[in-house]
Amino acid sequence: MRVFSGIQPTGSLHLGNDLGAIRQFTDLQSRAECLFCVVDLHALTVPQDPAALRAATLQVAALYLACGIDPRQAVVFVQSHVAAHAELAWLLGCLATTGELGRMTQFKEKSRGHESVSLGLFAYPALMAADILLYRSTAVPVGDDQRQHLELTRDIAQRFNARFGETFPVPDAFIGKVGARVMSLQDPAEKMSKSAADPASRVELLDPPAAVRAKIRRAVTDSGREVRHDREAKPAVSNLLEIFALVSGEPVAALEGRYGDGGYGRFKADLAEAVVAHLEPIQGRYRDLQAAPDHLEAVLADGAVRAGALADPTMRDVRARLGLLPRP
Ligand code: ATP
Ligand code: LTN
Repeated sequence: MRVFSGIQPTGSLHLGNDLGAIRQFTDLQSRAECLFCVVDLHALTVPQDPAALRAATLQVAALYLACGIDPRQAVVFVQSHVAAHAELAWLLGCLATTGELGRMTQFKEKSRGHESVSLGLFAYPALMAADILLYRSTAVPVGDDQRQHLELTRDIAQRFNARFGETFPVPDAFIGKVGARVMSLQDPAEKMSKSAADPASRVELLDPPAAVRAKIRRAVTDSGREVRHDREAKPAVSNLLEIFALVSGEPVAALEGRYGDGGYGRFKADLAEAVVAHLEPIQGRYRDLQAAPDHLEAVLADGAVRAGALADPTMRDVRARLGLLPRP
């Protein structure tokens, strides 16, 4: 199994990124060949401030390590450091159609209300397909919101193979049973998101304990006072229960049993402490990494070399199959 995944440096990572994506990365790294990427080229599909992009790229890389990704096992690198991502995105973009790109939910959501958006935002899924196929990846751990992009990647791989001969494995999405869709603390119908305007809607991985407690205290709940998992009838409480289960390691049923119909107060207070305890070691390691920036730099330099070496043979093969002349 070859695993690839990426996170955009577009803001501070939150519990959704951690529980939906990074947790699976750390689970997979000891049993598969893994590449974990900071997808800075994807971030550029919407306007970015250069200094903020630089800082966010380093922050996501540091949080990968702080959350437990081990660079001796996994390849940790920055997308723009391996030029083949952009090159393959062009080639695959010539196989993707405007019809299928226009049907992507993420594109529709991010372009809503704008008269015109960047070509990059439209072509985003071709770049994502390139990320994955460049390494002939077979499994892609992502949150539920990326399912549609993965389907398109599979279609593009199949199309390439059918026209030009067997080149890419068709990758599978690897989506967790719980945690794949952590919802906003302010609106359980929306996913927790880096780009939502209200910071109270998400717990960021670097939030200090006081902020975590305040956000969870203010989190919306459902009517009634029963702590019960029922996504239909009690979406807000169900979301909090899932977060509690994931950060504490206790099953949802055990938590339901403990809090029952005792109201939300004690449940939320205990949840806040469980989240604080979950974040504390991550934040400690993050501070250590910040204190020694050379280490992170060295990890990313090594990651770029290792990723580049894996990408080269794919690109040679792809160019030849498409009919591009070999490079002199
Ligand atoms: P934005 O919220 O700004 O659209 P994002 O957080 O969805 O950005 P990324 O940061 O690139 O986008 O996502 C990184 C990974 O985290 C992806 O695998 C994505 O599916 C996952 N992820 C993001 N939000 C959630 C969430 N609320 N629940 C579970 N997984 C999530
Ligand atoms: N589109 C993804 C980020 C992403 C990605 C990838 C995920 C870019 N390239 C390759 C998995 C594999 C998102 O979460 N917004």
